[in-house]
Amino acid sequence: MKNDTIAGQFELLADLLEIDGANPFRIRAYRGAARTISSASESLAQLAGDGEDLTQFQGIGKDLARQIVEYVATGQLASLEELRAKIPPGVLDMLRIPGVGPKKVAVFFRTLGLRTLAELKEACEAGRIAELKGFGKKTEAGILQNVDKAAENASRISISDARVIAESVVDDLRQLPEVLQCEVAGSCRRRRESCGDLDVLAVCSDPGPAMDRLAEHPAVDSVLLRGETKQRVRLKNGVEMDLRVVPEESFGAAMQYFTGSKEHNVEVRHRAKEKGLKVNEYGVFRGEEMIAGRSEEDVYASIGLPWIPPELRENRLEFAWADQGEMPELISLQQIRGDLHMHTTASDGAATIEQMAIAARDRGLQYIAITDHSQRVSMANGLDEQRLLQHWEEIRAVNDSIEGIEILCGIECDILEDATLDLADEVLAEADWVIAVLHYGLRQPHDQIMQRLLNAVRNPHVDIIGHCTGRIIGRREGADMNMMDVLRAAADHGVMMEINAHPSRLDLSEIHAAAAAELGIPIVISTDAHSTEGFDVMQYGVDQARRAGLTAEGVANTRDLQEFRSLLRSS
Ligand code: DGT
Ligand code: CA
Ligand code: CA
Repeated sequence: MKNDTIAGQFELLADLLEIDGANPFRIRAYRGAARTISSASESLAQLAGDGEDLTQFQGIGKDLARQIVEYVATGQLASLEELRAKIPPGVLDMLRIPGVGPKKVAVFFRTLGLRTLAELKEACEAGRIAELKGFGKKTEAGILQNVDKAAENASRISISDARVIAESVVDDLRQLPEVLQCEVAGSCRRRRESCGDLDVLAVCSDPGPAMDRLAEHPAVDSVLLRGETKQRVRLKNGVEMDLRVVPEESFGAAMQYFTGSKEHNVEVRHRAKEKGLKVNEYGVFRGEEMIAGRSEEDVYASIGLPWIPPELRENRLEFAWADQGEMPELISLQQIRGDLHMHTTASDGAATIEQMAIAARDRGLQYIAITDHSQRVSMANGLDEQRLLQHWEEIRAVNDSIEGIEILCGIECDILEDATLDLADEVLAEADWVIAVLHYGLRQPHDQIMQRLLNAVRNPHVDIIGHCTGRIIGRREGADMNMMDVLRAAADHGVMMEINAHPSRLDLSEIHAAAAAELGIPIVISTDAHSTEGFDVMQYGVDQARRAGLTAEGVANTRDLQEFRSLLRSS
């Protein structure tokens, strides 16, 4: 269990307490604890498991320490469950509206009795929000403008949350002797950036125990439906999960069908029909005769197709590649040799240069770039010229003292609102690796955003554009830009493009990453780690690259350092 997961629970607890109108000191204590936990460099779960005294951490008293141990041991917090029972999940969804925090939600829920986004929308339309003390017409209009988007986002969870839960359920069910096979299907298996619901398939000698076990899983809130072969549950995070029990001889066909996407399956059925075959979730049939179904490979083979990796099943290019015998050999996590975006205690990271380097080496990486923030990001203690030069000195010293990994002197340099860069060219010229990014002014008009990105691309010292659109999945739209124009300029100037692997960013999207690769732009998949745990997200970036159809060849940080360096623009 990760520190961020534990911290997230305490943040949630603080939000719920605030909505409930609890004592402000208590709320502040939980928020402080969440911050301490997420910036700790050691694993709290491990320390708790080893029986270490957690009150050694700043802001963690006896009671909080006990709750951390409780959560690590059981996956639940009694205090959180109590509040959840009082405050409906729809109330928490209101927090997704920009400019609406727990204080406002408390008024909506406790004063007006609103329980869902739909009820909040109705109240706005009736003018009831503008009438509230401390609110006005402007707030009401802002809510109305964003409430539909919030509802759409609320109904989906991130791929990281989806995977953690789905994989934990699958691991759990596989323990049962009655469960012969169990796998995740649906959008989660395709590694889409968000999932609307979770789909799990199993082959069982007796479905009963599997259904009982799922009902008791700590992530499950309630059972919505239980039949002979299908169970539907609501998870605590609000989304639903289907467990389907299928016959062994149909498992491959069911995996193929329920992995989707719908669009992919439409083409599969169409091709089957042309061969006089019928495909459904039970198998492939010629008349009454079942000719395939046990494995996915058989299902695809029976209609003349190679097995298609789930990440590609969106009816984009996968059928054309299959027809031409050119199914790409998708990049895998093991092929990544370097990580080129990360933070240390010099800006807003939790670990030192040395700790990051050792953790990276332990994970088998051959090189990293330390890329702390530039001065504009004062909230994150961004570096000015003087501190940066000193920081690079330290990086070089650490690099000399550690064997088995190369550390590049990098910087994550802000592209300012006026389209200039946050550090002078003379300083950037000294860097091994410059990531240029937008952090502020993301809501500027299209032309200004484009000018900022194009200026950055034209700067001879910029090596790569990081998290290009600035989107936060499910929370914040990216900036208003024409991605193809940015990519064409990047290609012209030899600038690389980042896939930021953090599951809340995954920026570039798979569509944009595919377009970049098509233009010959080297893609770099980076974690943007803010702690040693932060390296764990590399998998999500690799999955995004796989969805873009990328091979190791298309991803620059699969190269060894020497080859990687040869891809850098000479400046
Ligand atoms: P999601 O849950 O919105 O993130 O996306 P999926 O792809 O997991 O969609 P879901 O859960 O509705 O269904 C899982 C898969 O099952 C879907 O990708 C394809 C298949 N499927 C479900 N319903 C239908 C249907 O009505 N027609 C067809 N052709 N396939 C379906
Ligand atoms: Ca689904
Ligand atoms: Ca960053």
